[in-house]
Amino acid sequence: MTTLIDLAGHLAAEQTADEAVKDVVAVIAAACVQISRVVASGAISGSLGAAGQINVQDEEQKKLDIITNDILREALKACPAVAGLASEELEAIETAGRKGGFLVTFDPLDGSSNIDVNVSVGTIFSILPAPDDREPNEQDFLLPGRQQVAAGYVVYGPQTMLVLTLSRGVFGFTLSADGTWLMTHDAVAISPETAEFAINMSNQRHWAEPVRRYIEGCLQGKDGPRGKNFNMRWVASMVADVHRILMRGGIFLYPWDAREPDKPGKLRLLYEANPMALIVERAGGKATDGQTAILDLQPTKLHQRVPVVLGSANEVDRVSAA
Ligand code: P6P
Repeated sequence: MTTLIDLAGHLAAEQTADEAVKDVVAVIAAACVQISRVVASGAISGSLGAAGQINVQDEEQKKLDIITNDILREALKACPAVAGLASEELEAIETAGRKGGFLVTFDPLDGSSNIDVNVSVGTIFSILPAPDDREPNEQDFLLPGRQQVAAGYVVYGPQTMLVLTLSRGVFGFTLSADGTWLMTHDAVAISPETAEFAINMSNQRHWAEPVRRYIEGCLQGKDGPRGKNFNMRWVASMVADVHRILMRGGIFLYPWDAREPDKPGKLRLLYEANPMALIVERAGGKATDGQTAILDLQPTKLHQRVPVVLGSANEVDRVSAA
């Protein structure tokens, strides 16, 4: 087996990324090693179950949501290159008393409803430029996703893997027993075609007509308009579903639905859709809100939600045309 490059080696070799961005990535990666250990300890450390409080998303917080959020918060605030942060678990931004450097948005434990049943969960992060002449305010976080300088996620599954994009390409690192991230995937690419879709089918009666038409076409299989049979997967953990799509193709949909007609969808733009969209596009896939590229959307609120369709490029186009 060839000697695997570690994350530090990959970052050192990255010629086009700002050295300070690499520092932020290294801090996040180290924090996620700590998170992987507390997630893996589960019931042993008494970290499973509800925390008994509701977060800004009006969702019941798990103990691990809070534990993992604190791990990332402390690590980022101690990093000289970080001027501010925003988290799914925090109502407001937090600043570090610095100017310049970078802003980090993150979902510390995506899919945490799976944690108590031992199904893969993940951490998602996005790194944006901070204003160089003053401390950041909330408005400074509201940048279109195309302005991200880096994005990544860590999936805590059978392997713990970090998937990362800085200035080009998508790279995968597997966490080794000694806590080192070793590059195991050096050219992650999403096939343009697929026969596998991911959507929560229990919401079918609530979808808008184009999504219903598109999924119906897939369900009709080889005798229907698509002329081929489709498989379905739904982990209910975006990181796990997106990772599968990066590894073997597929399309993921969390569309608008009539259950909350005033909300555009469930997933959050700044720290779920934007980082995943950058990774998917860099891997040759597409990510839209059903019509417009996610990365071109102008955010208006910190915890703004957005419909998400992402994955194999030709399939994403078929949803837009449905
Ligand atoms: P549902 C997890 O709570 C999450 O935010 C995403 O990770 C996941 O794709 C989605 O919600 C699952 O939603 O409605 O199927 O439970």
